[in-house]
Amino acid sequence: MSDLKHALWTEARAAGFAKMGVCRPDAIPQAAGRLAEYVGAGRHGQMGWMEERMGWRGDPAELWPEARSVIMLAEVYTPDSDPLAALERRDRATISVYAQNRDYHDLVKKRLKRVGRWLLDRAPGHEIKVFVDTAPVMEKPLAEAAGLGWQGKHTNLLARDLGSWFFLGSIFTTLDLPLDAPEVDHCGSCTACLDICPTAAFPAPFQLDARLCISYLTIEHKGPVDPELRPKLGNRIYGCDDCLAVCPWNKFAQEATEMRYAARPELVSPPLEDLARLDDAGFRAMFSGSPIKRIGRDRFVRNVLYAIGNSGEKRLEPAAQSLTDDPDDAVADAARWAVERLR
Ligand code: B12
Ligand code: SF4
Ligand code: SF4
Repeated sequence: MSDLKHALWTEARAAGFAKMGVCRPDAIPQAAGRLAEYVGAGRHGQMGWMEERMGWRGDPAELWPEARSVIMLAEVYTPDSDPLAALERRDRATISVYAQNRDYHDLVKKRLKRVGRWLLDRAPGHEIKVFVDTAPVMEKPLAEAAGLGWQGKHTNLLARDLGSWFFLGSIFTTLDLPLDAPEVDHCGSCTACLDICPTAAFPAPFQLDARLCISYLTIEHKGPVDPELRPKLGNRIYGCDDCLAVCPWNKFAQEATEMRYAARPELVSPPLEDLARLDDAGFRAMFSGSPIKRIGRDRFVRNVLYAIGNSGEKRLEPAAQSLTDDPDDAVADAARWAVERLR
């Protein structure tokens, strides 16, 4: 490892990252074809932005032709209790681990910028660009190429020394940094993530049909959810952690050092009845600074109503009944569905 890269890793670790690796922007020649197949089969559902700038997304070398290295970084958010336990409390909501406190986009980006500025101070004349999640960059295959981990059968990146509870971020730079060796698959014969998926969203190992994934249905999907899928949402009202939570590699997960990912107590199994009452202002106040804010009150309450319909708790019927005339069509439809299920 060069002295600069070694010092960069020391700086990244001091900033809070758990792992770093470097690859070339052209290190993922397989990605463009796989992305095209995924989008061609319609597996992205309503995420129309995936069809835009496919050239950049599939080939990072096209996104920024002057870039010479991609620095991939992992940020840990390991929960301190078993996220699957919350699924049993049917009169309460389950919110995905990553969304129980501050929005990782903001926190990871700040750290990436700090590390990037440090690098520029030591390499005058060079440039950087930082990305986390929302840019047309395929972070998982890049992270695999940079040796951070491998894409498991659930399609997320996991690592032997981190498990699966970590976010990814990247720093593209014009600097030529020494490369890391790509990681290889260590899933072996395990199929735990495929077997637990409540909606059978994996058409094959390593492939996800987002249209069936509860994370997509509760976060990205606009309008009413297919009535056949609603019972499978259970009490999950934002995201889903099942396929990550069962992964045996999580016994090597590292503790999260960023306290702003630690669950806010009021977001651990909140009563469905309280959440159904949220109006726009109440929703925005409750989720300021949280990734949940992005989906807005209507989609959030729609999800809460599906969970009420799945709760089997007759006493929640009035909460659903009070929303059957909601101005938002998907909320009103979900409320009617919930009332019917509880009767
Ligand atoms: C779109 C998206 C989603 C969509 C679609 C997910 C998906 N798998 O495509 C939805 C909304 C469902 C989603 C859900 C989640 N997401 Co998301 N998501 C993204 C996003 C923005 C793009 C991913 C993408 O490019 N998908 C397109 C398809 C083509 O990618 P793919 O499924 O990975 O497909 C690959 C495989 O199918 C593979 N493949 C196909 N055949 C074969 C065969 C073999 C042998 C192999 C090895 C591979 C392989 O090739 C494809 C291309 O490499 C990334 C951020 C980013 N910019 O990269 C975050 C990201 C992947 N999400 C993240 C997280 C945390 C989640 C959730 C855990 C959140 C939650 N708790 O609800 C869930 C996990 C669900 C799951 N099992 O994937 C993290 C994952 C971190 C990590 N450690 O990997 C990311 C990287 C965001 C971040 N910056 O940290 N997500
Ligand atoms: S996040 Fe949940 S619904 Fe989506 S693939 Fe994983 S287990 Fe299935
Ligand atoms: S649960 Fe098993 S198959 Fe799925 S990612 Fe983890 S090791 Fe791989």
